[in-house]
Amino acid sequence: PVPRTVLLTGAAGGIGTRMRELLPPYGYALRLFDARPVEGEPDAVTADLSDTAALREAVRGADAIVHLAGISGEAPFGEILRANIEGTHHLYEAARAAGVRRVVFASSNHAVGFAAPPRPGEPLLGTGGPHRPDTFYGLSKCFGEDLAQLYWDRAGIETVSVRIGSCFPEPTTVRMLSTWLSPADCARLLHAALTAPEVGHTVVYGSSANTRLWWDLAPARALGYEPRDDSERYAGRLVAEQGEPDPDDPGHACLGGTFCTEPPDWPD
Ligand code: NAI
Ligand code: 15L
Repeated sequence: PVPRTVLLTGAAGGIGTRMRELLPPYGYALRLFDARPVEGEPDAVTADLSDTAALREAVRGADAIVHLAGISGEAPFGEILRANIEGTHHLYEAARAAGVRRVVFASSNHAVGFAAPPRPGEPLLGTGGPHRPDTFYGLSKCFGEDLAQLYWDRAGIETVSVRIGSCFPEPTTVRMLSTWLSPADCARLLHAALTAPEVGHTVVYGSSANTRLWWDLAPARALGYEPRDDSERYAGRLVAEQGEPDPDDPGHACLGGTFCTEPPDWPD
């Protein structure tokens, strides 16, 4: 059955903005939550994830939650701690209090950013390997996945953790030829994650059916996801501009790309 009322956190963000258009046709009534005002949506809740009263109020009566809110790239540890780690904990506590049974968590490829992309002929990456976060940001996604597991084992809240590749209108780098998730495929995947029966806590990679894919989409397909897009139609232009990815270039030697090569934000 399709859960009717779905709380969408991070609704003002890049993915949230696209999902506000693309999810309702699947039958959802979206409730919107973001620290920033959501343009053109006077009923959206404008509140931080640390505002537990606002969060509980927003979650009450929802059938499911799509949790996109958070810092979406590297930042000082204290900021990641508040928004992504404590914020996601607050979200699960609100879900538990309200009896929400299903969460879809926006994890990231940066939870395993230091894994090496498969070379030609090697098998695609599965979800069974260890976490290898490439940043404090990636570490917060590892935490979110483990938090989801805890709330399944202890509280019976089901989660699909989607390790999103790169969800933008178009791929803009040759790396994204491997990692791109088109917005339309993102909506297909979120719909599958919201409606698949008995997911417990399931971790999947989230990409389109890219010719140059690095990871196995079988776990996502098992939820009912059928991607329709392939980044390859952008390959000619991107490769002409940027060249073929060189696997010996440090920026291409790990899944996380430049997240693995930027200097870490350690305190002095
Ligand atoms: P974004 O940065 O455009 O949107 C995130 C939204 O979360 C923003 O509107 C922001 O105001 C809100 N937010 C941040 N901290 C908050 C807080 N403490 N309380 C309430 N709201 C808060 O990010 P985007 O690209 O839309 O990504 C959405 C989610 O998907 C993020 O969790 C990101 O980590 C994850 N993701 C995105 C990928 C992508 O390719 N766009 C790839 C992998 C994961
Ligand atoms: C992410 O997790 C980020 O949120 C997004 O901005 C992109 O950098 C994406 O990963 C990616 O790896 O391309």
